[in-house]
Amino acid sequence: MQPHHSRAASCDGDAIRHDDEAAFNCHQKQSPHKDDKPWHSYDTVFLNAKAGMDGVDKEKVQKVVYEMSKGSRYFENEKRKEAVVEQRIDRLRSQACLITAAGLASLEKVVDKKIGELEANRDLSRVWIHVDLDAFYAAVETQENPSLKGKPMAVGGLSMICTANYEARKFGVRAAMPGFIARKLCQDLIFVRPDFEKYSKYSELTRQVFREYDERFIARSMDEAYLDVTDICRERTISGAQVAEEIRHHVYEKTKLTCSAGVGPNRLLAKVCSDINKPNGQYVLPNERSAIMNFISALPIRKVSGIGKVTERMLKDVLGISTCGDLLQNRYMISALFSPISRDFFFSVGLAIGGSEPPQDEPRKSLSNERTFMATTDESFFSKKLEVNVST
Ligand code: DCP
Ligand code: MG
Repeated sequence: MQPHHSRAASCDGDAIRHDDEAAFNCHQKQSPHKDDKPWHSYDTVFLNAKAGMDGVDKEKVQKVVYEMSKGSRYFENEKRKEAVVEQRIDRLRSQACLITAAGLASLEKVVDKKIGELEANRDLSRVWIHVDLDAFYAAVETQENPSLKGKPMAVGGLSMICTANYEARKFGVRAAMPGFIARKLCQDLIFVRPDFEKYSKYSELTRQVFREYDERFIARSMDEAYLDVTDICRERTISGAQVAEEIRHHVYEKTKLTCSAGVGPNRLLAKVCSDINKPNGQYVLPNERSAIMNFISALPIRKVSGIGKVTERMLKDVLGISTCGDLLQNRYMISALFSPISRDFFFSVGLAIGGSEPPQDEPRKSLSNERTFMATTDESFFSKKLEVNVST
C-alpha cells in the first residue's frame, strides 16, 4: 500500500473511494504572502466589512492599518493568535489527510440520519423579525447634535471607536478600530465621546415599541432585538414584511432613529436578513423551503452569527468551505473532523435551521459589564483594579 500523501493529491473532498485510499484532497499549505505586500497577511477584527463598507478601498485600508499597527503590542498579540490558529489549521489538515474513504463511508449513515432529523424538525410556521438600529451610538449623537449630520463621525476616542456613521464607513472606519488609525483613514473624522446613559435611554424607547409587538422579545444588545410576530400576522392577517415596516416606522416616530429589519422563519435567518438592506431597509425571506435553501446555499459562512474569523479560516483553509451550501457538501468530512456540537451547528447552518421556537422563560445565566482602560504600562494599576473588583 502506498503512503497516503502520494495518493491524496488525486482525491477530492466528497468522493468515497477504495477502502485503503485517503478520501480527501489534502490541500497544500498555501504559499505565504509575498513580503512586498506584508499587509495581506495581517488580519484583525476591524478589517472585516460591516454594512456600508462595500465600496471601500480594501487594499488601502489594509495597508494603512498594517503600517500603523506593526510593532505595537496589539499587533504582536494578533500575530501570536494568528500562529495559534495556523497550528490548529495544520493539525486539522493532518487529521483530514489521514481520513480514508472507508472511514468516511462509515460515517454516512449517522450523518444522513442526523441531517434527516434536523430536516424533519424544520419549522416554517413562525415569523421572526430581527431589528437592528443603524449606526446606533452615532445616530443618537447626531440626533442630539444635528450639526453632525452628513459628516463623517465616530463615537469613541483615539484609542478605540465604538461605532462610526455611514459617511465614515466609506473610508474603512468602523467599530473596534483604534481612533488614531481611523483618523489616518479619514482626516476629517469627528470624534464624539460616548455617553452610555443616553444610549440606554434611547434603547429603552425602542424596547417600548418592541414590547407592543412581542412582549417576550429577545434583546441581544442595546440596539437589536428578535421578535416573534407569528400571532400578530395571523390575528391581523398581515405579512411579516408589513409588521417590520410598522415597527421601523414606530421606532422612528419615537426616537427619530432609523433601524433595519430582517424577516424570516427563524432567528438565524432574520438576523442575516436584517443586515442586507442596511441602513434604513429591510429584507424578507419567505417561509418556503426552496427559497430558503437557495438563499442559504450561496450565503458566505461569515455572515452567520456564530461563525467568526477563526471558524471561517479553519473551514476555508482545511476544507475549502466558503458558503453555507459548502457545509452540507462537505458533511462527512465535517463529521469526521469536528465535535458533535460543532457538527450539528454547521449542519443546521447549512440547512438554515436555527431558533424558531418561542423563547423560554429561562433564568438569566450571566450578567456582564465591560470597561476599556486608557493605555498604561503600570502593572500596579491593574493589580489594584483587580483587587477592587474581586472584593466587590
Ligand atoms: N458597539 C461597541 N463596540 C463594538 C461594536 C458595537 O461599543 N465593537 C456598540 C456601538 C454600536 C452598538 O454597539 O452603535 C450597536 O452595534 P452594531 O454592531 O449594531 O453597530 P451599529 O448599530 O453602530 O451599526 P449598524 O448600522 O451596522 O448596525
Ligand atoms: Mg446596529
